[in-house]
Formats: sequence, C-alpha cells, structure tokens
Amino acid sequence: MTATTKISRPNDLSAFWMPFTANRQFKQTPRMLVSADGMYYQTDDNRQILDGTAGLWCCNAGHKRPRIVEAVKAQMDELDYAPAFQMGHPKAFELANRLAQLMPGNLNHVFYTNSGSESVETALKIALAYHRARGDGQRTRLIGRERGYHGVNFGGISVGGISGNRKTFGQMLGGVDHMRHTYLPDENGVTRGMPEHGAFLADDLERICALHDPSTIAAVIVEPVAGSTGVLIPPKGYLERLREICTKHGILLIFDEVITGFGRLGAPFAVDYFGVQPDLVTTAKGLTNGTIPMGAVFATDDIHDAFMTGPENMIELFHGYTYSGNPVACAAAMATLETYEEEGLYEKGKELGQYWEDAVHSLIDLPLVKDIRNLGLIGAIELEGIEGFPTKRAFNAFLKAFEKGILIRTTGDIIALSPPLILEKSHIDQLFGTLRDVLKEID
Ligand code: PXG
Ligand code: PLP
Repeated sequence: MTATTKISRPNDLSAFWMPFTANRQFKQTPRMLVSADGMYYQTDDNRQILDGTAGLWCCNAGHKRPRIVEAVKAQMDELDYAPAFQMGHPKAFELANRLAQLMPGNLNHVFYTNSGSESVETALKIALAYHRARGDGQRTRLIGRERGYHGVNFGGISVGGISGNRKTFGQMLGGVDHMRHTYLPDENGVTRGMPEHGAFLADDLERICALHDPSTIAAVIVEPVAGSTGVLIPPKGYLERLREICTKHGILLIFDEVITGFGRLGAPFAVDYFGVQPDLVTTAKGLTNGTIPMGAVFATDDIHDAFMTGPENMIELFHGYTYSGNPVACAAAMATLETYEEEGLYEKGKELGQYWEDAVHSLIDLPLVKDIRNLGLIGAIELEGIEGFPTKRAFNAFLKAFEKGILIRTTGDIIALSPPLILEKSHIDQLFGTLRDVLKEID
C-alpha cells in the first residue's frame, strides 16, 4: 500500500503516540473525554466526570468559560497570527502590562513562551545571559533540587530531579547540581499546610556554594510547592532562607510557578502567598485556563535593564519562539485574567481552604493511606505501595475513580488533587466521598 492509498479509520488509535501515557494499556481500554462544562467532563459513553485536577493543573476557572470562548473566536476573526520577531500586535503589550501589574514587586517584564517547559528553558537562558551581560559570565552553574519538575526539555530535565524523566536521556546540561528535596516524612508526616521542620534544607545551597564557589553559580530554580513529584509543601522558613542565601551570593532565584501561578494557593502567585520575592518567575497552564498553549516568564527590572545596552538596532536577547505572544493565545489569556478577577478566583483557596483541608485529611483513617499533605487548593494522598509493584496501587485508584465519575491524577503512589477554583463545597463532598469508596475497593 502506498502512502496515498493508506486508509485510516477514525477509531484507529495507533498513530497518536500519547505523551506520559501507558500507550498500550490506554489503547486497549481508552478513556475518552468528548466535552466539558464548568466542573465536569463528559465521556464518549455519556458519563459526567468531576474534574478533580483542573485538567492537568491548568483549567483554574473550569471548562468552557464563555468569556474565554468568545475572546478566542473574536480574535480568530480579527488577527490570527502576527510575526513574533521584529513585529508586534497590541494585545501582546496589553497582556504583558496586565501581568506585570498582577505580579508583585519589580517583576515587571514578561517574555512569552508556549508551555511551562519553554518557560523554564527561557528563564535558565535569561539567567545565564544576564550574568554575561553584566560582565559576570563565569556564572554558568545552574542549581535545581531533587524531585523537582521543570518540564521535559533538556534544561528542565537537567535541573529537574525526577529520575524517571532523566535516566534515559543521556548526559544533559553540564555544570548542574542539586539540593536535597524537602520531604521529611518522619518529622512532617500528615501535616496540614506548611510543615514546621526543614528550613535547614535550604542550607544545602550554602554547601553547594562552598563546593563550587558562589561566583560560578548563575541561578537556583525551585518550585515554591513541588507539584508533579507528588506535592511537597515547603517547610516554614525554607523559601525565605533560599532567598537570603541567593542574595548574599549574587545568585538569581527562579520560582517555577507553572502550577502555583494563577490562584492555586489562594493568591495570584506563590510570590504573593509566601511573600518571598524571586528574580525570575516561570508560568504557563493557568495563564490561558489551559485553552491555548501559552507561557510567560517574568523578569525583574534589574534583569531586563541589564540587556538594554549597546547599539539600539541590535537584538538584545537571542531567544524567542515562532508563537511567542501569539494573538489568539493573548486573547485567551486576557479573557482568562478577567474571568479570574471577576469571579474572585484568586481568593478561592482562602475561602475554601479549611473545608478543602478537612476533606483531604478525612481520608487518613483508611488503611491504604500513608501520608496526606495540602496547601491552598492542592491535596495529596500518598498510598502504601504494593510490594514489588510501585505506582500500581495509585494507578488502580485512578482507573477505579474514573469508573466512579471523578478525575484524579497520580504520580508514583501519590494521588494529587487540584480542582478548578470554581468548585463549591458540594463538589468537594462528591470528590472525597467517591475517593473514599475508591480507596476502600481497590487492591
Ligand atoms: N514546571 C512545573 C513546575 C510544572 O509543574 C512544567 C514546568 C512544564 O510545563 P509544560 O506546559 O511543558 O507541561 C510543569 C508541568 C502532573 C503534571 O500531573 C504536571 C505538569 C504537567 C503535566 C502533568 O503532575 N507540570
Ligand atoms: N526547527 C526549525 C527548522 C525552525 O525553522 C524553527 C523555527 O523557525 C524551529 C525549529 C523552532 O520553532 P518554534 O519557533 O516554533 O519553537
């Protein structure tokens, strides 16, 4: 058969190589979502599924939000695409101004990307180029943290600390070191909110400075709350201590807010929530409510201004994407920010935080539950693994949950929950009522 005579069947699942998915398992028993509205997805067999994960931590205002739908349609009618390099369109500037206003402190400049992974690459490159622009080009080392997730591109997996995402991809970037992760189950097991112990773990950075000399270190990147690895909440005082050490040694501090950005913690950003001011912030996901791929990196005045020297006709930063600031993405982002503000969604984590926390922790009596953690509208339930079959128990829970009408997310043997911020108490009751049944029924 030649390429032109190939027959493709609509129900043939073989061509799509699915990301971060057990492809063979999925294709034997597919789980198909065909529409969504508010807090619920609908499956191809007409079942309503409560979204316990805001898609993949991105649909913070829930699904099919009218303002966003309309804005995207209207933008397609007006300006579909404008070249991103050496050309502009008004919405990209307007959106950047709004974002800079929303972000506290002097993080007043926005570089657009198309995903969290691209935001991370962009922030790491800006950090390196910033030091060089200031005549401090020997600062080339990048420091990440064990169990960190910073997307899947080479810079991100280099500073990242999840071995499964690293081990099959060769040497990655050189000159990278890692601090320890912040999970101390013996001291901090089953904690509500921020754990008491572990600020001292930030002193790992001092040890790394002593080893390599701080003058060789460009930047440290951390998730304020580690999400993908199974929700690790920073110990009290930890982020403040990291900030102090970075400032002392002239090292840039990057907060990866791809998950924590846009209201997840009950404040617009983790920067607000923790009151710790980084030098660069990476975002994506909630920026467009998951609708159109888009990310944004925030940089301080100091970082931005360091590049604005030399001949004015010269490009200052040799970096950018074809789709940086895509008009349709900008329109989606603006309508998203308006929706968040109008509906008070940045406050929801505060309003519902206690009810959410009590609900997450209500599962502690179940025999399979080993640890529970929460902050803002994030919850994690760590299960006892099945001996010899890591991840299997949580995956069984995921499958059973989907059967019973709730969408949850698992990583390792940890269930992570991060619902749309529009949820009500009744949704919390449904989510945890169903999850209790799931955890009683699975092996
Ligand atoms: N940084 C952080 C902190 C993230 O959480 C990325 C970067 C990469 O973003 P992109 O848009 O390239 O995927 C992420 C993404 C999960 C899950 O369920 C988490 C992410 C993505 C998909 C699933 O934990 N985080
Ligand atoms: N590969 C090739 C051959 C390209 O021409 C380009 C962009 O022009 C890219 C990759 C990068 O694509 P993007 O700008 O969408 O990241």
